[in-house]
Amino acid sequence: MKFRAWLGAAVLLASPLAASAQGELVLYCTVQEEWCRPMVAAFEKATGIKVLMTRKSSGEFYAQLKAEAANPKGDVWWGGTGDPHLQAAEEGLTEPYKSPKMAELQDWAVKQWEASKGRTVGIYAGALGYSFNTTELAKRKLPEPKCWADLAKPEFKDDIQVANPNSSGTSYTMLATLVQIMGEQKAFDFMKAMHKNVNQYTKSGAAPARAAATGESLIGITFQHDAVTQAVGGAPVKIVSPCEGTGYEIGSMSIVKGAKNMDNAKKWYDWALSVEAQAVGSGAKVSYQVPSNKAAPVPAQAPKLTEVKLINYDFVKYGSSAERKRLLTKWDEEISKLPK
Ligand code: S7P
Repeated sequence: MKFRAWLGAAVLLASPLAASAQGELVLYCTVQEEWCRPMVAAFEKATGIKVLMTRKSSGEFYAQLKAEAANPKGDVWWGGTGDPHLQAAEEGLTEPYKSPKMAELQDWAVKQWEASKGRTVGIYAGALGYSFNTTELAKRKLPEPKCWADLAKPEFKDDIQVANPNSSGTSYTMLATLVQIMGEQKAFDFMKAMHKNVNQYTKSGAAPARAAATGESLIGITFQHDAVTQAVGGAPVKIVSPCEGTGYEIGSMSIVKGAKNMDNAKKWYDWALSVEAQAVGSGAKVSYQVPSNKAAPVPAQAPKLTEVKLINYDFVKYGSSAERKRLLTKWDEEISKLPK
Protein backbone atom coordinates (compact mmCIF):
# COMPACT_ATOMS: atom_id res chain seq x y z
CA MET A 1 0.00 0.00 0.00
CA LYS A 2 1.32 3.45 -0.92
CA PHE A 3 2.04 5.74 2.06
CA ARG A 4 -0.84 8.22 1.31
CA ALA A 5 -3.37 5.42 0.90
CA TRP A 6 -2.12 3.79 4.09
CA LEU A 7 -2.33 7.10 5.94
CA GLY A 8 -5.92 7.64 4.69
CA ALA A 9 -6.96 4.18 5.85
CA ALA A 10 -5.22 4.69 9.17
CA VAL A 11 -7.00 8.03 9.72
CA LEU A 12 -10.37 6.48 8.82
CA LEU A 13 -9.77 3.67 11.29
CA ALA A 14 -8.38 5.90 13.99
CA SER A 15 -11.01 8.68 13.91
CA PRO A 16 -13.98 6.77 15.32
CA LEU A 17 -11.72 5.30 17.98
CA ALA A 18 -10.43 8.74 18.91
CA ALA A 19 -13.97 10.15 18.98
CA SER A 20 -15.22 7.41 21.25
CA ALA A 21 -12.10 7.37 23.42
CA GLN A 22 -13.82 9.57 26.01
CA GLY A 23 -16.98 7.50 25.72
CA GLU A 24 -20.58 8.59 26.03
CA LEU A 25 -23.05 9.97 28.52
CA VAL A 26 -26.81 9.47 28.45
CA LEU A 27 -28.34 12.66 29.82
CA TYR A 28 -31.94 13.05 30.98
CA CYS A 29 -32.53 16.79 30.80
CA THR A 30 -35.52 18.47 32.46
CA VAL A 31 -34.96 22.19 31.89
CA GLN A 32 -36.15 23.74 28.65
CA GLU A 33 -34.69 22.26 25.45
CA GLU A 34 -33.18 25.72 24.67
CA TRP A 35 -31.00 25.35 27.77
CA CYS A 36 -30.30 21.60 27.47
CA ARG A 37 -28.69 22.03 24.04
CA PRO A 38 -25.99 24.64 24.88
CA MET A 39 -25.17 22.70 28.07
CA VAL A 40 -24.55 19.56 26.03
CA ALA A 41 -22.42 21.45 23.49
CA ALA A 42 -20.33 23.11 26.24
CA PHE A 43 -19.73 19.80 28.05
CA GLU A 44 -18.81 17.96 24.85
CA LYS A 45 -16.35 20.75 24.01
CA ALA A 46 -14.82 20.71 27.50
CA THR A 47 -14.45 16.93 27.80
CA GLY A 48 -14.69 15.25 24.39
CA ILE A 49 -17.46 13.03 25.82
CA LYS A 50 -20.38 12.44 23.45
CA VAL A 51 -23.73 13.26 25.10
CA LEU A 52 -26.96 11.53 24.11
CA MET A 53 -29.65 13.83 25.50
CA THR A 54 -33.43 13.53 25.85
CA ARG A 55 -35.70 16.24 27.30
CA LYS A 56 -38.76 15.41 29.40
CA SER A 57 -40.66 16.93 32.32
CA SER A 58 -39.77 16.15 35.95
CA GLY A 59 -42.59 13.67 36.70
CA GLU A 60 -42.00 11.91 33.39
CA PHE A 61 -38.29 11.26 34.11
CA TYR A 62 -39.09 10.16 37.66
CA ALA A 63 -41.51 7.57 36.17
CA GLN A 64 -38.91 6.56 33.55
CA LEU A 65 -36.19 6.00 36.16
CA LYS A 66 -38.59 3.78 38.08
CA ALA A 67 -39.57 1.83 34.95
CA GLU A 68 -35.89 1.38 33.96
CA ALA A 69 -34.62 0.53 37.46
CA ALA A 70 -33.79 -3.10 36.60
CA ASN A 71 -31.88 -2.05 33.49
CA PRO A 72 -30.92 1.63 33.74
CA LYS A 73 -30.55 3.43 30.44
CA GLY A 74 -29.79 6.97 31.66
CA ASP A 75 -26.63 8.15 33.42
CA VAL A 76 -27.49 11.59 34.80
CA TRP A 77 -30.80 13.33 35.43
CA TRP A 78 -30.02 17.04 35.23
CA GLY A 79 -32.60 19.70 36.11
CA GLY A 80 -36.22 19.66 37.10
CA THR A 81 -37.88 20.43 40.39
CA GLY A 82 -36.34 18.92 43.51
CA ASP A 83 -39.41 17.03 44.79
CA PRO A 84 -39.32 14.13 42.27
CA HIS A 85 -35.50 13.96 42.63
CA LEU A 86 -36.02 13.54 46.40
CA GLN A 87 -38.65 10.88 45.75
CA ALA A 88 -36.27 9.03 43.40
CA ALA A 89 -33.56 9.26 46.09
CA GLU A 90 -35.83 7.82 48.77
CA GLU A 91 -36.76 4.96 46.44
CA GLY A 92 -33.09 4.16 45.77
CA LEU A 93 -33.30 5.02 42.06
CA THR A 94 -30.30 7.34 42.25
CA GLU A 95 -26.71 7.05 43.42
CA PRO A 96 -25.03 8.86 46.35
CA TYR A 97 -22.09 11.01 45.26
CA LYS A 98 -20.04 13.75 46.92
CA SER A 99 -18.59 16.15 44.40
CA PRO A 100 -15.39 18.07 45.16
CA LYS A 101 -17.45 21.13 44.14
CA MET A 102 -19.76 20.91 47.22
CA ALA A 103 -17.84 23.63 49.09
CA GLU A 104 -18.66 26.13 46.31
CA LEU A 105 -22.45 25.75 46.66
CA GLN A 106 -25.18 27.78 48.34
CA ASP A 107 -26.55 26.34 51.60
CA TRP A 108 -29.92 25.48 50.01
CA ALA A 109 -28.16 23.33 47.41
CA VAL A 110 -26.17 21.49 50.08
CA LYS A 111 -29.30 20.99 52.23
CA GLN A 112 -30.96 19.23 49.29
CA TRP A 113 -27.94 16.92 49.10
CA GLU A 114 -28.04 16.26 52.86
CA ALA A 115 -31.82 15.62 52.85
CA SER A 116 -31.35 12.97 50.14
CA LYS A 117 -28.31 11.37 51.84
CA GLY A 118 -26.11 12.53 48.98
CA ARG A 119 -28.34 11.30 46.14
CA THR A 120 -29.39 14.67 44.71
CA VAL A 121 -27.99 18.19 44.78
CA GLY A 122 -29.35 21.69 44.10
CA ILE A 123 -28.28 23.29 40.84
CA TYR A 124 -30.58 26.38 40.78
CA ALA A 125 -33.52 27.95 42.62
CA GLY A 126 -36.60 29.80 41.41
CA ALA A 127 -39.95 31.07 42.71
CA LEU A 128 -43.38 30.00 41.52
CA GLY A 129 -45.92 32.57 40.30
CA TYR A 130 -47.89 33.43 37.22
CA SER A 131 -47.88 35.82 34.29
CA PHE A 132 -50.65 37.46 32.31
CA ASN A 133 -50.83 39.00 28.85
CA THR A 134 -51.12 42.76 29.42
CA THR A 135 -52.51 43.48 25.93
CA GLU A 136 -55.34 40.96 26.31
CA LEU A 137 -56.12 42.05 29.87
CA ALA A 138 -56.39 45.70 28.77
CA LYS A 139 -58.55 44.78 25.74
CA ARG A 140 -60.97 42.96 28.01
CA LYS A 141 -60.84 45.68 30.67
CA LEU A 142 -60.24 43.16 33.43
CA PRO A 143 -58.61 44.01 36.78
CA GLU A 144 -55.02 42.80 37.23
CA PRO A 145 -54.86 39.54 39.19
CA LYS A 146 -52.48 39.85 42.16
CA CYS A 147 -53.15 36.84 44.39
CA TRP A 148 -53.70 33.08 44.14
CA ALA A 149 -57.32 33.71 45.21
CA ASP A 150 -57.92 35.89 42.11
CA LEU A 151 -57.39 32.86 39.87
CA ALA A 152 -60.69 31.33 41.05
CA LYS A 153 -62.75 34.41 40.08
CA PRO A 154 -65.47 33.85 37.44
CA GLU A 155 -64.17 36.68 35.22
CA PHE A 156 -61.20 34.45 34.35
CA LYS A 157 -63.31 31.58 32.98
CA ASP A 158 -61.15 29.48 30.57
CA ASP A 159 -58.34 32.00 30.93
CA ILE A 160 -55.78 30.03 32.90
CA GLN A 161 -53.23 27.49 31.72
CA VAL A 162 -51.26 25.30 34.11
CA ALA A 163 -49.55 21.93 33.75
CA ASN A 164 -50.72 18.56 35.03
CA PRO A 165 -48.87 17.91 38.33
CA ASN A 166 -48.32 14.24 37.44
CA SER A 167 -46.04 15.06 34.53
CA SER A 168 -44.88 18.48 35.63
CA GLY A 169 -42.68 19.38 38.57
CA THR A 170 -43.78 23.01 38.23
CA SER A 171 -47.40 22.10 38.72
CA TYR A 172 -46.64 19.74 41.61
CA THR A 173 -44.81 22.68 43.23
CA MET A 174 -48.03 24.69 42.84
CA LEU A 175 -50.11 21.91 44.41
CA ALA A 176 -47.74 21.56 47.38
CA THR A 177 -47.46 25.36 47.70
CA LEU A 178 -51.23 25.85 47.89
CA VAL A 179 -51.54 23.08 50.49
CA GLN A 180 -48.85 24.76 52.59
CA ILE A 181 -50.39 28.24 52.27
CA MET A 182 -54.09 27.42 52.62
CA GLY A 183 -54.20 24.05 54.40
CA GLU A 184 -55.17 20.91 52.45
CA GLN A 185 -58.98 21.22 52.45
CA LYS A 186 -59.00 24.88 51.41
CA ALA A 187 -56.30 24.28 48.78
CA PHE A 188 -58.38 21.54 47.14
CA ASP A 189 -61.52 23.72 47.32
CA PHE A 190 -59.53 26.50 45.64
CA MET A 191 -58.22 24.16 42.90
CA LYS A 192 -61.78 22.93 42.28
CA ALA A 193 -62.93 26.53 41.81
CA MET A 194 -59.91 27.37 39.63
CA HIS A 195 -60.55 24.24 37.51
CA LYS A 196 -63.50 26.08 35.88
CA ASN A 197 -61.02 28.72 34.70
CA VAL A 198 -58.38 26.30 33.39
CA ASN A 199 -58.41 26.03 29.60
CA GLN A 200 -55.74 23.28 29.48
CA TYR A 201 -53.59 21.16 31.79
CA THR A 202 -50.39 20.91 29.75
CA LYS A 203 -47.70 18.21 29.99
CA SER A 204 -44.81 20.64 30.35
CA GLY A 205 -44.59 23.13 33.21
CA ALA A 206 -43.19 26.05 31.23
CA ALA A 207 -45.70 25.82 28.33
CA PRO A 208 -48.29 28.09 30.07
CA ALA A 209 -45.74 30.95 30.11
CA ARG A 210 -45.48 30.66 26.32
CA ALA A 211 -49.29 30.56 26.04
CA ALA A 212 -49.61 33.76 28.11
CA ALA A 213 -46.89 35.39 26.00
CA THR A 214 -48.72 34.75 22.74
CA GLY A 215 -52.16 35.52 24.18
CA GLU A 216 -53.34 31.93 23.58
CA SER A 217 -54.15 31.97 27.32
CA LEU A 218 -54.64 35.13 29.34
CA ILE A 219 -52.82 33.73 32.38
CA GLY A 220 -50.11 31.07 32.71
CA ILE A 221 -49.01 29.56 36.02
CA THR A 222 -45.28 28.73 35.93
CA PHE A 223 -42.04 29.49 37.67
CA GLN A 224 -41.48 33.24 37.46
CA HIS A 225 -38.16 32.75 35.63
CA ASP A 226 -39.98 30.98 32.76
CA ALA A 227 -42.16 34.07 32.34
CA VAL A 228 -39.02 36.25 32.44
CA THR A 229 -37.75 34.31 29.39
CA GLN A 230 -40.89 35.43 27.54
CA ALA A 231 -40.64 39.05 28.76
CA VAL A 232 -36.97 39.26 27.72
CA GLY A 233 -38.04 37.96 24.30
CA GLY A 234 -40.37 40.98 24.01
CA ALA A 235 -43.74 39.43 24.96
CA PRO A 236 -46.34 41.73 26.62
CA VAL A 237 -46.45 39.89 29.95
CA LYS A 238 -46.51 40.97 33.57
CA ILE A 239 -45.17 38.61 36.21
CA VAL A 240 -47.06 38.17 39.48
CA SER A 241 -45.70 37.08 42.86
CA PRO A 242 -48.98 36.08 44.51
CA CYS A 243 -49.95 38.29 47.49
CA GLU A 244 -50.48 35.33 49.86
CA GLY A 245 -46.87 34.23 49.33
CA THR A 246 -45.49 31.52 47.10
CA GLY A 247 -43.41 28.35 46.96
CA TYR A 248 -40.13 27.78 45.20
CA GLU A 249 -38.05 25.01 43.72
CA ILE A 250 -34.55 23.78 44.24
CA GLY A 251 -33.82 22.53 40.75
CA SER A 252 -31.80 19.36 41.21
CA MET A 253 -29.39 16.87 39.64
CA SER A 254 -28.97 13.14 40.36
CA ILE A 255 -26.82 10.27 39.08
CA VAL A 256 -28.88 7.27 38.01
CA LYS A 257 -28.32 4.17 40.16
CA GLY A 258 -26.37 1.60 38.12
CA ALA A 259 -25.47 4.17 35.42
CA LYS A 260 -23.61 2.40 32.60
CA ASN A 261 -21.27 5.37 32.13
CA MET A 262 -20.61 6.09 35.80
CA ASP A 263 -17.25 7.85 35.38
CA ASN A 264 -18.68 10.17 32.77
CA ALA A 265 -21.77 10.75 34.92
CA LYS A 266 -19.50 12.01 37.71
CA LYS A 267 -17.61 14.18 35.21
CA TRP A 268 -20.91 15.81 34.15
CA TYR A 269 -21.96 16.22 37.80
CA ASP A 270 -18.72 17.98 38.81
CA TRP A 271 -18.74 20.12 35.66
CA ALA A 272 -22.43 21.07 36.09
CA LEU A 273 -21.66 22.48 39.55
CA SER A 274 -18.83 24.67 38.21
CA VAL A 275 -19.09 28.43 37.61
CA GLU A 276 -18.34 27.84 33.93
CA ALA A 277 -21.29 25.42 33.46
CA GLN A 278 -23.67 27.48 35.55
CA ALA A 279 -22.99 30.52 33.38
CA VAL A 280 -23.99 28.72 30.16
CA GLY A 281 -27.77 29.26 30.52
CA SER A 282 -27.61 32.93 31.43
CA GLY A 283 -24.93 33.52 28.78
CA ALA A 284 -27.25 32.05 26.15
CA LYS A 285 -30.19 34.08 27.60
CA VAL A 286 -32.25 30.96 28.19
CA SER A 287 -32.22 30.66 31.99
CA TYR A 288 -33.13 33.16 34.68
CA GLN A 289 -32.92 30.98 37.78
CA VAL A 290 -30.53 31.65 40.67
CA PRO A 291 -27.53 29.32 40.18
CA SER A 292 -26.30 27.15 43.08
CA ASN A 293 -22.58 27.89 42.70
CA LYS A 294 -22.00 30.97 44.86
CA ALA A 295 -19.59 32.46 42.31
CA ALA A 296 -21.79 31.89 39.23
CA PRO A 297 -23.32 35.04 37.71
CA VAL A 298 -26.98 35.70 38.57
CA PRO A 299 -28.74 37.07 35.47
CA ALA A 300 -29.83 40.71 35.98
CA GLN A 301 -33.43 39.86 35.04
CA ALA A 302 -33.70 36.89 37.44
CA PRO A 303 -36.55 37.40 39.95
CA LYS A 304 -34.94 38.52 43.22
CA LEU A 305 -35.85 35.79 45.68
CA THR A 306 -35.15 38.10 48.63
CA GLU A 307 -37.95 40.38 47.38
CA VAL A 308 -40.50 37.57 46.86
CA LYS A 309 -42.76 36.56 49.78
CA LEU A 310 -41.46 32.97 49.89
CA ILE A 311 -43.06 30.36 52.11
CA ASN A 312 -40.92 28.04 54.19
CA TYR A 313 -41.45 25.21 51.64
CA ASP A 314 -41.11 21.83 53.33
CA PHE A 315 -39.00 19.94 50.78
CA VAL A 316 -38.58 16.87 52.97
CA LYS A 317 -42.33 16.37 53.44
CA TYR A 318 -43.48 17.27 49.90
CA GLY A 319 -40.58 15.44 48.27
CA SER A 320 -41.33 12.25 50.19
CA SER A 321 -42.61 9.34 48.17
CA ALA A 322 -45.75 8.80 50.29
CA GLU A 323 -46.82 12.47 50.32
CA ARG A 324 -46.17 13.07 46.63
CA LYS A 325 -48.10 9.92 45.65
CA ARG A 326 -50.96 10.77 48.03
CA LEU A 327 -51.37 14.35 46.79
CA LEU A 328 -51.17 13.36 43.12
CA THR A 329 -53.76 10.60 43.59
CA LYS A 330 -56.04 13.08 45.38
CA TRP A 331 -55.58 15.62 42.56
CA ASP A 332 -56.48 12.92 39.99
CA GLU A 333 -59.58 11.91 41.97
CA GLU A 334 -60.84 15.31 43.03
CA ILE A 335 -59.70 17.80 40.37
CA SER A 336 -58.85 16.27 37.00
CA LYS A 337 -62.08 14.25 36.83
CA LEU A 338 -64.31 17.26 37.53
CA PRO A 339 -66.52 18.48 34.70
CA LYS A 340 -65.98 22.11 33.68
O1 S7P B 1 -37.68 25.98 32.41
C1 S7P B 1 -36.92 25.69 33.49
C2 S7P B 1 -37.74 25.01 34.51
O2 S7P B 1 -38.88 25.75 34.86
O3 S7P B 1 -38.13 23.75 34.06
C3 S7P B 1 -38.08 22.85 35.13
C4 S7P B 1 -39.35 22.18 35.21
O4 S7P B 1 -39.50 21.30 36.28
C5 S7P B 1 -39.50 21.35 33.95
O5 S7P B 1 -40.67 21.39 33.62
P1 S7P B 1 -41.85 20.50 34.26
O6 S7P B 1 -42.62 21.43 35.13
O7 S7P B 1 -42.56 20.20 32.97
O8 S7P B 1 -41.35 19.33 35.01
C6 S7P B 1 -37.72 23.63 36.35
O9 S7P B 1 -36.98 22.93 37.28
C7 S7P B 1 -36.95 24.73 35.76
O10 S7P B 1 -36.74 25.83 36.55
